[in-house]
Amino acid sequence: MHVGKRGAFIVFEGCDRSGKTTQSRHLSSVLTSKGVDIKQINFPDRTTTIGGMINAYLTNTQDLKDEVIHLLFSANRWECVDSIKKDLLAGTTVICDRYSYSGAAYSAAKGVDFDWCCAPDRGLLEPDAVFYLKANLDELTSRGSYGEERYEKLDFQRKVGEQFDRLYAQRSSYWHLLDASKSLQELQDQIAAVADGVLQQAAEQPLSTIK
Ligand code: Z5A
Ligand code: MG
Repeated sequence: MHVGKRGAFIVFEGCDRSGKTTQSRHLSSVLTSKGVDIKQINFPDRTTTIGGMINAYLTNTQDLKDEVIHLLFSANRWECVDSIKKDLLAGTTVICDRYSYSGAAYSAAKGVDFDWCCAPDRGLLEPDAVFYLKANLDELTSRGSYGEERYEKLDFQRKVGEQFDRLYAQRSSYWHLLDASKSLQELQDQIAAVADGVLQQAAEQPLSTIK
């Protein structure tokens, strides 16, 4: 990448098992093989102290009020904001597996007020592109039964999907809706085709923050 041009901030979002981890890793390796400087990250980042508290909650070893865990998820993003910014400004493209929108979708699905859920993430970096992997839930459960973590229940995932749709409707200019039931190869091709344009556009634009 040309010196002085910033990297792109690319996020993958969607319900459980929609293929975020698979596709974000694949895009990272495709772009790396093209010579793009890439950093792959994911949220929650369970390696920090706050991430440890989140992990205890998700694995059902600790109960927390809905508002408390929501703020911890947001704090877990805030503790990474400086390092993401530094990488982007140094020309590294950051590919992120779940971000702010998972925060709003999962908490609002529990009945926490949607605007309240969005508020703590205002001021975080806004992605240049979000790949939203959406499929009907029967399709996703056929990829193996949900595991033991707190949110891995069908009814709850349905509500999460509705909240992701709501977020997408408000942000369709930079969200790319993908049919997660397509084959790995079809999705990889579709994502790679969009990503090239995202990298070029981001290089010409200043970073922006979530309003
Ligand atoms: N959470 C929250 O509440 N608030 C927040 O702010 C944040 C998160 C950031 C942990 O997340 C939980 O935290 C999560 C949301 C909540 N809730 N739950 N449960 P996580 O990211 O650690 O969850 P995960 O278990 O790593 O990822 P995932 O969402 O369950 O799956 P995925 O990454 O979307 O899917 P995958 O691992 O890529 O693929 C799943 C399987 O399907 C795998 O066997 C693949 O080989 C297969 N697959 C993938 N794509 C395809 C296609 N196209 N065809 C066929 N098979 C496929
Ligand atoms: Mg994953």
